Order: sequence, then C-alpha cells, then structure tokens
Amino acid sequence: MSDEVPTEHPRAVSLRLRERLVAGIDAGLTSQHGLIAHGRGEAIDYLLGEQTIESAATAAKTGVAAMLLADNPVISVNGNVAALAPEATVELANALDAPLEVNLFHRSDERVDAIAQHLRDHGASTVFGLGADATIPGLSHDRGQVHEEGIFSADVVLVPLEDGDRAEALGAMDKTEIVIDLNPLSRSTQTASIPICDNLVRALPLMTEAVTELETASEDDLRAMVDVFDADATLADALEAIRSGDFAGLSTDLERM
Ligand code: PTJ
Repeated sequence: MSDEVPTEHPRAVSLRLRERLVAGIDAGLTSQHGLIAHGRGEAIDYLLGEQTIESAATAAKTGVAAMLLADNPVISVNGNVAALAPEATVELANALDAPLEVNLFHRSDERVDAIAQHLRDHGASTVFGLGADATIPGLSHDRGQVHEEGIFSADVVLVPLEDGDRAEALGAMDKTEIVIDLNPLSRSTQTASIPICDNLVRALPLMTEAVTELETASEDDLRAMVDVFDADATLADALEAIRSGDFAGLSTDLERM
C-alpha cells in the first residue's frame, strides 16, 4: 500500500485502494476506464457500510463449494482485479488448484501480458494470457477471446468484476458463473448463478478461508450447499441492506483489504 495516504485519515482504506488502481495504470495493468468502474463500485460499497453482509458471505462460501465440485474451475482476471488484489487472487487460485485467465474488455497484447506476468510474480502457477484460441459464441467484443483449455472449456468460472454481456454469454454456454460485483442491480450479478455482492478485496480472502473450511466436506454436502442457494434472495438482501442501511455485517476489519 502507498505511504502517501496518512494512516489516520478516516477514508484511508478507500484511498489506498484508489492508489492501487492508479499504480495499476502506471504499471500498464489497468485501463483508464477501470477508474470509472471502480468509482461505481466504491459508491455502492459506501452504501453497504464497506463491510461484507451475511448474504454475501454465504454466497462466497457457496461459490467455493461450486468450485470444489467443478471439473475445470477457472478464475478470470481483468485490469482492476490485477491491480486491487493480486495476492488474494493468486492465493485463491492456488488453494483451489485452479488456473487464472486474463480476460479483458479493453484488450491489448501488452496489457494481457503485463497482467499475466504480474500474477506470476505473485506466485501464480497456471495463467492463461496471450494466445487465446477460442471464442465465446455471441460475444463480438474482445472479451469473447478465450483459451480453449481455460474459460472456454471451464464448467465453473469465477469472475471478480464483470461486464454484463459476457455474464450473459457465459450463462448461455451453460457454465456456472460466480460473479463478485458490489452492484446487485448490474446485469452481471442479475445473470450470475452465484452473485457475491461484496468488494472483491474482501470477498476473495473470504473465499480462500472457505476453501480451508470446505475442502474436506463430502461431495453430497457441497452439492447440498449449491442446490439450496437462492440467487434472487441474495440480490434482494443486498438491495435491502443498501435501502435500509441496516447491515448485518460480518467484518468491519477494513485492514483485511
Ligand atoms: O481491465 P478491462 O479492460 O477488462 O476493463 C475492466 C472494466 C472494469 C473497465 C470493465 O469490466 C467495465 O467497464 O466494467 P463496468 O461495466 O463498469 O462494471 C464494473 C462493475 O464492477 C460495476 O457494477 C461496479 O459496481 C463493480 N465494481 C467496481 N469495483 C468493484 C466492483 N465490484 C466488486 N469489487 C470492486 N472493487
């Protein structure tokens, strides 16, 4: 984290996250549009009390159950994720033994390669970067470029921060899609099989903790968790938390970011 944000500043954590994105742009990881996307998320996080609400924690745990059940789980990474939470992303991938795939909206070879290298520098073992060799049907923009061995053949895809078009296209390919997006009204969360309405910097470490908790669970128990999950109720709960300002938050430990 940057030394430039005074620790006593009441918005220190939020400011440090902004610093990470600005550094991400300087390092060629993040697109300038990523700042705008972050601002949207920041506003919603503010309304959620900048904490993980219970329903999001349940969704995060259910997402892990789905990934543990998967044959080919893949974690998709864009420029915001790479800048905000490279350690947490790699830790989750390693805990699940799942590959990472760089998938960008504003795609350039330079940025794909920089992000892949950044993830490897943080200890990632399998990263699909350059050399996309398959296309998501029905998706004309660059996010449709994927790896045959990665997102294309995955049965479960975790997408921390998404655009709605791709969420719909992956859904149409019958994949289980787990989306982390603060906005319960976005097309991404509305389309996801398992929407996690939380800041990705909090949700990813929670998911890694859940791997430790669930990795010895039986397949039947994991399947029961996934079967009982109610995406609509999860989204409604997040909306209600925003509307009422009444958070049953799990963690106010903002330093976990
Ligand atoms: O790196 P690229 O080229 O793939 O570009 C990525 C961006 C983010 C620019 C692109 O995917 C985009 O434009 O996204 P959108 O359509 O603006 O959507 C961003 C969504 O992410 C919004 O619904 C925000 O609420 C949400 N969001 C932003 N920051 C966070 C977040 N959700 C969880 N955690 C965050 N930190």
